[in-house]
This record gives sequence, C-alpha cells and structure tokens, in this order.
Amino acid sequence: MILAGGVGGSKFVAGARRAYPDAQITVIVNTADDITMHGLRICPDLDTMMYTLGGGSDQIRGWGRAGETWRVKDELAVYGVEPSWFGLGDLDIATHLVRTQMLDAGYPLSEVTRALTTRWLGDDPALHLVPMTDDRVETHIVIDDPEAASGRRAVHFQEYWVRLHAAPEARDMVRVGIEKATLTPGLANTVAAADLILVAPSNPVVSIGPILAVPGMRSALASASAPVIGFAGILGGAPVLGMAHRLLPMIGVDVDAAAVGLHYGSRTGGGVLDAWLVDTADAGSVDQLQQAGLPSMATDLLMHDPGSTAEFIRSGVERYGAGTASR
Ligand code: FO1
Repeated sequence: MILAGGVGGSKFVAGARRAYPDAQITVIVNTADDITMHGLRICPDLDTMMYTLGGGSDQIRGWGRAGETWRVKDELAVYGVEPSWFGLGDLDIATHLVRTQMLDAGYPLSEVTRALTTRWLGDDPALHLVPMTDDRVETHIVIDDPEAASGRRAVHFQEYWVRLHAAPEARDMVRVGIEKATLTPGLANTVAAADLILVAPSNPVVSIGPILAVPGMRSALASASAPVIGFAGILGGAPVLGMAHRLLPMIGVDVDAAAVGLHYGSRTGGGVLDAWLVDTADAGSVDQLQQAGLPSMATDLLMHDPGSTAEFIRSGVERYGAGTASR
C-alpha cells in the first residue's frame, strides 16, 4: 500500500511497480487538491496517477494528457469565462465529464475512480487507485489581502499554486470538509491487511497531510501490522518537485528531510513511521533521526526513472520491510 499525491507520487508508484511487479498495490491518493471548475469536478492527483500509470500523461508537464490540445480552453477565453488561469485540455475534459456525470448520478468518487481507471489500467487486480475519502475535502490557503476587511483571505489551493505560483506567504491552511470526512469504505481494512505501507515523497503539507488528516487514517496506520516506511521528498533542503518549501514554514516545519521525518513521527512515539529514508545529501541527519527514535538510512532518492526509483524503494524495503527493531 502506498500513500501518495500526484506528480511525485505517480513516479514513486511507477517505481514501486517496477520493484515489485507481482505485488498487489493499493494507492491511497490525496483528493484535497480537487476543485470544481466550469461545472466539472477535477481530481488532479487521481488523474495524474491514472494517466501516468496508464502511459497517457504528459511527461514534460507531469500532469494532464500527452498529445493534449486546448481548443475548449481557447473558446472559453474568447467567451471571457473565468477562471482562465487553470488549463483544462480537450482530452482531459473528457475525464472530468465522465467523473462529473457519474458523481451527479450518485456514484461515490471511489467507484467513479474505479470506472475511470479501468480504461487506463484495465482490470489489473494488481493496482488499485483509491481516493482517501469519498467526501469532498478541499485545501484552502490563507494569504494576506490588504483589501479584505480582515487583511487576509483564503484561496483554493489550486489558485495559490497555479495562479499565484505559491508566491504569497502562506499564513494558514484550512482543509474544508476534513472533520466530517470518512475514509473510503474498505480502506481501514486494506490498511490492516497490508504487508507493507510506503509513504511516497509527496508534499507533506498538501498531499500526505490531508490523507493523514482524514479521521480514522492515523489510527488505522497505528494499528497496522505492516511496517510503514517513508521517503523524503526534500533533498538537501529543497523539494525535489513542487513547492513544498512555500508551505512547510506555515505548519512550523523546516524545509529539511529530517524535520519532515520528525513531523510524521515514529509509530513508537505516536506518529506514523517505522523508518524514514533520506537522500545521500542529507546523510548527516541520519544519526539525529536515529537518536530521536526514528530508524533512518540515506540513499540516492532522485526519481530519474522507474528503474532508479525501484532501486531506492527496494533498499528501504530490504532494510526495514520486515519490521524494525523497535517493533
Ligand atoms: N498545473 C498548472 O501549473 N497549471 C494548470 O493550468 C494546471 C491544470 C491542471 C488541470 C488538470 C489537472 O489534473 C492538473 C492540472 N495542473 C495544472 C496540475 C495541478 O495543479 C497541480 O500540480 C497539483 O494539484 C499539485 O499536485
């Protein structure tokens, strides 16, 4: 089982499939980036995962479809319809139309996802993409706004990320809907039955954070019999992908692999991890992590391709996959 976000998460899952081609992998995917635009429900992390693992993603952008065209977007711009800062490609729109119709017809997101992934992954019983929850959860980021009466306003994460390029200081975050969200049916049992649980090197604040914040997720992980191994997405003090460095300070965590590991925490200390892999650039922090009760090792964590990703996943699993001395 893997906990993951979108662009980095899908690369990680591709590596895990390469490392363990015979394993049954369930990916719990973040859905707090989801947004409704032009009447369409968009689930960026689920779609990035589905397109990437199905061989249909744009390799340069990392999101959306390969060979995409933008005629609908251009038409919307001619009509002057906002938001114009978010690019929905023509091929991608078909996915959102199917999803929105199915949701409107009453299907839960997990079933919609199963239907959509059947097209991309076939009936492959070895890979399941599961949204963290069927409920609507959306991350909003609070930024300064001198024109607002309170001096601040909250914007949807996509607006912060795509329109504002994460430039304004992130003052606070609200995960709208998280308190009432429940884990996707069956997920707690899947966690309990897993042989191995991996936390992908995805954004700790807006990708892994929301998954861990779904009520019931932390307790499911705490009582899982499988070892939980996490992989740092911060290498040498900078995120390998994305803009986690703009969000970590907001939750009081340094932009540093060891700090993120300690933020997730060791299971023995009430956190979620049994082991934490950092990049060789952060080898100096291994002792500190071990002393803090979080078993740790350093290895090359750059996801050049599925082969190199598979290699570091195997190293972590060989070292910690049978459980740790502390358990
Ligand atoms: N990212 C952008 O930087 N610009 C876009 O216009 C954009 C559109 C978009 C449409 C569908 C989709 O599934 C993803 C899209 N993304 C876009 C990526 C997305 O904003 C983020 O990278 C993730 O939500 C963060 O994981």
